Amino acid sequence: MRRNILIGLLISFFAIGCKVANEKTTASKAAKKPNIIFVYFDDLGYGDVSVNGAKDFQTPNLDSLANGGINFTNGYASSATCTPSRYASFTGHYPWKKELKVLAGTAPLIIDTTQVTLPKMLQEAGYHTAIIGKWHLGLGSGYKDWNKHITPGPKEVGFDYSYILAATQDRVPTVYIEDGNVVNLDPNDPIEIDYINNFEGQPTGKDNPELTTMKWHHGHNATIINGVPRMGYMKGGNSAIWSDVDMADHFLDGVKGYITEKSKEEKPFFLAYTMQQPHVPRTPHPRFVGKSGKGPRGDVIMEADWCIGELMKTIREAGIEDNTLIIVSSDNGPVLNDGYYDDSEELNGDHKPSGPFRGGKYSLFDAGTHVPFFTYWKGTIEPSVSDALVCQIDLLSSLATLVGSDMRGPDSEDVMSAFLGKSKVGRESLILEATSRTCFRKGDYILIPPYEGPKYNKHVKIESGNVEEISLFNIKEDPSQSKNIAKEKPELVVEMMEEFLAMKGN
Ligand code: NG6
Ligand code: CA
Repeated sequence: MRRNILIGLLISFFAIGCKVANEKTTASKAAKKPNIIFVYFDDLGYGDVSVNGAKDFQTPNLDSLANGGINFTNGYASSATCTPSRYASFTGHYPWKKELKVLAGTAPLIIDTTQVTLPKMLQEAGYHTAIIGKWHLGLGSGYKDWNKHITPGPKEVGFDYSYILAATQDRVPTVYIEDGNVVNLDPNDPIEIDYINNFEGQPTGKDNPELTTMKWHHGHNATIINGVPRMGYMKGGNSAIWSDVDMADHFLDGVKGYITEKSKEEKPFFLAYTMQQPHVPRTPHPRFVGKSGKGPRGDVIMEADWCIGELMKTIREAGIEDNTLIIVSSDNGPVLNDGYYDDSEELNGDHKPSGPFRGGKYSLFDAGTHVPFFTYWKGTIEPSVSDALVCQIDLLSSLATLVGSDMRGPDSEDVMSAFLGKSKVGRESLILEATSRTCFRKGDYILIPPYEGPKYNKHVKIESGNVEEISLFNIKEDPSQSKNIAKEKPELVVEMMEEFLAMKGN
């Protein structure tokens, strides 16, 4: 009898103990803000992911994020080129207001160090912030000595930690920069960079094609690094030069290390994992060569997809999957030949990198900016497909809502409910930009004003989006923008044009 009472007491004691412990775990979970990882591809098209219809090759890891989270069918980059797009993603400002263009490798930082940025907003909300991968937003101010600490840069715009390539894989300097310092630099072999004049005696892709292992098609005919002719001239810094084929593994190692370390800390983290794929030069690691049957472009997409699988493994091993929001997108639309002969055009077959949309990188037609866009958060986001209109420019104001910050970006809208799948409504309208031209999307309609200039970019073989007369498309019914319905809907044209001009300040 006594024994039974004792056992009863012990059971209730343990039950109470467990309850308290459970409440504690729940409370600390609730108190901890979610980690946020923004996976930002370079030139990945809407149709380059198998879940969106990629032909002949598979992207299982991207697919599982899209299928296990939200696959946005109306997700946009802000611009059809990199620098303006990234500027918008990290600042919440429309890039056309500053007439931003693709930067040279020597360009100074284009983000004002006093302005609100996405990473600064998150820092203020208690986050540790990092960027690993491509930067392309300029570094330093005016002339830069690459052999000294380079500032201002990611740190001054809000990234506590940075491990970056300065511009693009096809531009010098071809070195990694960690927290403002070139990695592995030998002070006895200083780096010199010039985008106008070559250094005496330095071979170039133009004059020394025999030294290249990848042939240039347009543009990339200056200094040769690892057999690949690049944009810009570079001399010295030999011990710091990256290995192109190891770049994906190298950034991935950094990402794994960062997540493993930060997941142990009390502070939540924000990581921008800005992948270099599938931008040119496409240099898959030998273990991915030939895997896609589509040449190096398909191979590096498969390589990047494998990296996503590794990223997810790391997150799972760190035990943070149910407290980590992952956002995946691409800085602009796709291009097959962006300046090198690498067989991507020849081997492309029926694959449609742009998906159902018209145009591609640089184009004012939709595929310039209409890109893959997924959000994933295990246990919080219910898997679905959403046609809400969302844009990378909205990250700032949306994530601010998520983390309880009142900071906002001037052109950034709060679409957090759409990102979480609580609503199927995103923005009402959006101004899109392509090489300094703009068009206007409102609801399912896109209005393109007339622009002079070539209709076709013959180097990259992509339509520019320059139209002779004002054009209106219903992107839902006509995703390939084949039918200009401006004449059928004159009132809508006037209404949209007025709104567009007012938003543009005209
Ligand atoms: C262009 C380059 C292209 C690519 C692009 C930037 C030429 C002719 N073309 O100027 O190869 O580097 O800039 O791409 O040089 S982006 O994705 O960073 O915007
Ligand atoms: Ca890009």
